[in-house]
Formats: sequence, structure tokens, C-alpha cells
Amino acid sequence: MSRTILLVDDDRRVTRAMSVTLGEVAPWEILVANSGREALAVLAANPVDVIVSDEGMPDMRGSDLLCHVRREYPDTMRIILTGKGNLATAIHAVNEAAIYRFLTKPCRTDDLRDTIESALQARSERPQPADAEAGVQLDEALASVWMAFQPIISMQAGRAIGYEALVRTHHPVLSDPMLLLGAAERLGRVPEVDLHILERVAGEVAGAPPDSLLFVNLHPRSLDEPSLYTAKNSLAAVAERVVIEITERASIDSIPDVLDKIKALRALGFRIAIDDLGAGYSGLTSLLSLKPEFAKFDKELTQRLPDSPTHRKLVRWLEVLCRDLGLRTIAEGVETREQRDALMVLGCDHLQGYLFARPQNGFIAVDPRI
Ligand code: G
Ligand code: MN
Repeated sequence: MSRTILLVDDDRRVTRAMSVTLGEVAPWEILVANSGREALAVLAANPVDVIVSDEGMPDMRGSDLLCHVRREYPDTMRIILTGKGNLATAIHAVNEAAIYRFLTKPCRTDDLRDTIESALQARSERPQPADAEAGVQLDEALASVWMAFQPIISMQAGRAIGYEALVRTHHPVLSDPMLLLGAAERLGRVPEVDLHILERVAGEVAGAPPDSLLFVNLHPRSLDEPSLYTAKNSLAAVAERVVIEITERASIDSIPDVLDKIKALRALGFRIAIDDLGAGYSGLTSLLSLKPEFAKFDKELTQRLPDSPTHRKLVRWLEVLCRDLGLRTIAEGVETREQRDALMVLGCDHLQGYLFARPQNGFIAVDPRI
């Protein structure tokens, strides 16, 4: 079976030279992309066995691209090939994107070929549960799903205004939510898993403080699921209390008729939040086109605030923009008092993070003056 390799580098001369020389010494189909965005489009259209990405690209760091690949295409082996490798990049790439190798330029064609070959070999040796077995595991995991809730605090109100529902399982293999969603993706069962989660959340609504909102994550792919718009969506009955979070990490643009789907959710009474704003590369398009009620700043933004004037500028600017657009902001990942204080100075009132409470069973009340 022919293998497909995707080479990503913002320098066209590099991808051109690499694809030619690699094509001469290896039997693979070689695709190229010259930006992170282009790489995502190629991935969406083609199964890719190995991706080799540059790190420093204008629109997206290679390691961030590979984090996304890990999440969305976990079977694609990931390699970084960079001329400017440093320790922080390598740590990020290894820990977050779980890359197979970190290579530095210049890299001989033979070495690159050997590395790709060994990546393909390593993948084939990985224990792959048969689909049937994976399906059974997913069923078991779904049966043991429970919902954790993490408060979202209003500093001004001095209390939680809502809770984000986060999926958890007791399953021995699919214990991590990322593994659960990864399995659902491989098996094409994402919408089913999401509907199941919505049902679990619906079962808990009665226990939430009466005036609080419930924030629920929805995989963009689930927007294609017709039952989301019917009574099969267990939260439809309490839609006024529910904010649906859609991540900015995946490219929302790739969902057909996404605006109509969001409109349909609104017509049912749901509100919309853009999740992980500032994490990725999809720019601000979704903020402007989806007109959400809430924007959630990614934890990386929050966590870099105390040390980075640039990030403070970005958050200040986002705050102004969001206020202008009439939407409320929520900062995620608040772990320290310094981060909380920096956010408050920038006018961000709604905060969420370990500083206040970890996601946990039930709806806890929190004192924000921690
Ligand atoms: O992508 P999304 O924003 O839905 O991610 C929520 C995830 O972030 C959950 O898995 C949750 O457990 C985690 N989380 C919540 N608060 C914090 C925090 O303060 N720090 C970090 N590192 N993770 C957090
Ligand atoms: Mn979220």
C-alpha cells in the first residue's frame, strides 16, 4: 500500500527540494503545504501517514500544528524538522504534540527517509485494537461516563455565574477525555458521544444553582448531526440555561453551512461560546462570523499574561473588541493570583481555573477572593 507523506514548510524552496529528492529515494506519495493552514486543508482532504513540519512558520508554529494533528489525526506520525530548534520548542513538541522525532536542518535526504521509514515501522508495531474491540471499549467507556463541573466566576458578582461540564470516565483504557474523543473520532462516533454527554449533563441540571448557566463543549463535527436539533438533544428542554462551546482550534470553516447550524441552535434557545480563543491559527473569523454570546480565552493566553506585555496587549485588545461586539469574555486556565490580577486589570471579569476550583463532581460555590 502506498504511503502518503506531508511536508510542511513556509519556504517553498525547501518543500520543492525535499519533495524532489525524497521522491527519488522513496516510493511514497509526497504532498506539500507552505503554511499551517494549508497543511490542515491537505489533512482534511487526504489520509496522511507521516507529517514532517517546520517549526517557525508565520501563521502557526509547527508544534501547534502537530498538537492539532495529534488530536484530530492521532494515527498520523509527527516529525519536526527545524533550523531553529530550541529546548522550549522541543519540550512543547514532545510533551504536547507527542512527536516521533525532532530533526534539525540541514538534514540529509537519506536520514530523513530513514526517519520516516522508522516512523512508519513504529506505527505498524503499535498495538491497534481491532475496530470491533475499540467499539466495545467505547461502549464501556460511555457507560461509565460522568460529568465534572468547573465553576466560572464573576469577580464583580463575587460568585459562580456558571459551570463548564467536562467529560470524565472510569474506563481503564479510555480514561483520558482526549483518548475517549480520539476513539470516537476514529470510529466515526463523535456525534453519538456528544449526544450522550449532553444527556448526562441534562441529568444534572436540576442540581445546579437555579440562576447558573451550563457550558457544554461540542465537537464541531457534531454540528452535522441532525438529532442535535431535535428533542433527541436532551438539553433542548433547558436550552436557555445552556451555552454551547465550540472550539476555535478546529477549523470551523470546514463544517458545511456552519452559520445556518449555529442559527438553528440559537433558534432552540442555546447560546454560543467560542472556546480556546487565542490558542490557534483560525484567527478571529469565527468571532466575527458566528457572533457568539461568549468568547473564552485559551489557557495559554491567561498563563502568559504576567510575563508577556505582548499577551497583555492582545487580551486588552480582545476585551475591547468583544465589548464592542457585545459579547462577554471568560478567561480560562487561571492558576495563580498573578494571572487573576492581570486579567482583572485588563477588564476581564469572568474567570475559570484551578485557582478557584478544579473540575469536580457537583456544583461547588466558590469565594473568588481566594
Ligand atoms: O478546551 P477546553 O477549554 O474545553 O479545555 C478544558 C480543559 O482544561 C479541561 O480538561 C480542564 O480540566 C482543563 N482545565 C481547567 N482549568 C484549568 C487550569 O486552571 N489549568 C489547566 N492547565 N487546565 C485547566
Ligand atoms: Mn471548553
